[in-house]
Amino acid sequence: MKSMNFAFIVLLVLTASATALPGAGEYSMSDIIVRNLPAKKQNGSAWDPFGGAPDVLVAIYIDYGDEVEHYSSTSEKENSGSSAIWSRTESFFVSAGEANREDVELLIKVWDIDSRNGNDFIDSGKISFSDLETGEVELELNYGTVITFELEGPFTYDEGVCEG
Ligand SMILES: [Ca+2]
Ligand SMILES: [Ca+2]
Repeated sequence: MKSMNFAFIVLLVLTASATALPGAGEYSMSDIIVRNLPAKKQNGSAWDPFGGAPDVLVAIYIDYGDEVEHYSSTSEKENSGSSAIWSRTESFFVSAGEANREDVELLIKVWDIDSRNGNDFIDSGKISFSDLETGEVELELNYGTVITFELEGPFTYDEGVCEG
């Protein structure tokens, strides 16, 4: 999909206002669902001891190219099977001028949370802001995990309202 967009880069620029994020502000991600989680680690062993299923958490970052910023994380879903669903809404912030930049990407990482010895990385993937639209987003990550969420925004706040 990315290479196709590259081939039609002229078209993409012409239609940027229709395909990229609408503008600066906070974006919400609701109804986050992961499906098709890998059954085992890349080395073939189970996610947790004694054949245990992963305790899944989705972390949301923005990759600016030279810097990665963590914005939000879902709660941990203990003993997830091949899928997990969250009702809580997560969010990230887009600054002015970034909404249609190809080099700024939404980065998703999926982890198996472990109480000791750190966490196990499950999957990750990213999509550039210029390819990201509001509405229902579906993204296939590098190892085949599929994440879907409802993207809404931008929400902006009056500076004068902020107290303190
Ligand atoms: Ca583990
Ligand atoms: Ca675990």
